Amino acid sequence: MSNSAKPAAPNEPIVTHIYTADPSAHVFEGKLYIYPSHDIDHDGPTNDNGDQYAMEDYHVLSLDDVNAPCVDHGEALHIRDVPWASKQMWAPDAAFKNDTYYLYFPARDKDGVFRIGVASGTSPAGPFKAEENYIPGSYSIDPAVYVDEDNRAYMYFGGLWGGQLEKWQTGEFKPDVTEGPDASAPAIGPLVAEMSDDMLTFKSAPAEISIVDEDGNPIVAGDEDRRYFEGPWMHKYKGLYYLSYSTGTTHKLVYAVSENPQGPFVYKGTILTPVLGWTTHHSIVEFQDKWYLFYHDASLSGGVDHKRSVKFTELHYNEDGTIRTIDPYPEK
Ligand code: FUB
Repeated sequence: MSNSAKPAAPNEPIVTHIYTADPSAHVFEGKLYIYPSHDIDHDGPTNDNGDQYAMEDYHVLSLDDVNAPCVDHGEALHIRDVPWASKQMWAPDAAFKNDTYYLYFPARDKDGVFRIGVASGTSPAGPFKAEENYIPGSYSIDPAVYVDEDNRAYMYFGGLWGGQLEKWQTGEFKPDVTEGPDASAPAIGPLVAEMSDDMLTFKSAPAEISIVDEDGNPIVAGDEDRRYFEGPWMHKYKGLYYLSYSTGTTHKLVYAVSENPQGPFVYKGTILTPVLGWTTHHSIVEFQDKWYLFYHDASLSGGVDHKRSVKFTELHYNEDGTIRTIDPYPEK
């Protein structure tokens, strides 16, 4: 367990001794726990398939409060201890139910197909023990698990390009498919599956989420400012479900709102304008009566895309429930 010497501060890396990305923040046991990817060096190719994101393990971070030094609780799960996985432990999330903490994570299986696995433990800081197999029926990347007020839990997931969603358009994995729908056709949406009560399997087959504009028309594939790319997150504010995500090629974090956790969701606007680095990925959490956006950028590494750092900033709602757009680099 190591402590960052410096207190955490808005818009600054919360740790600097390792590279971290894709933060999923939760309040567990009165503290903020952050479940990030652990970015590392790699000597392979850099490409649109994301081969440069060669992560092998997860560290859990925590903050007693947003002005406290960030604690690194050390390695919580390593790929060597995941029987079904071969490489690339990408963006994880965690959930608490049944007096158990669950870590959800994507990785490629032995055939190179991205799947989503689960590991469990008794502490939010880990360690976590992985299940023998990935979650049956899971595919693609970026799980975000939301436990609703009625105790039903849902996993949101999926990513284009390296996340392989295009290859699943027929419902089966087609390794050679790289193209999505025509620009004027509805975009590929993220997926949602309700979790079974033991949180280890899906209760129902994953269903594609529909994201529509204010007139009810589906957001189309060519609308790269608004269509889903990767990195879903779910939170609830004043009784409404907020689905937020990255637009990938246009590098924004945006959101859509619904009265139902499974949608359809109505597109609303931008949460975060582009950060330094290609990817943008986030979570939204309420802590000590304020709302926070956790995100990452590549400023600490001087812009190296696969060496990112987790940051946070306060998030504000307008009276009508819309989210105020955040500039990741505000003037000081
Ligand atoms: O960190 C690897 C991948 O990059 C994540 O799974 C995506 O969301 C993007 O941040």
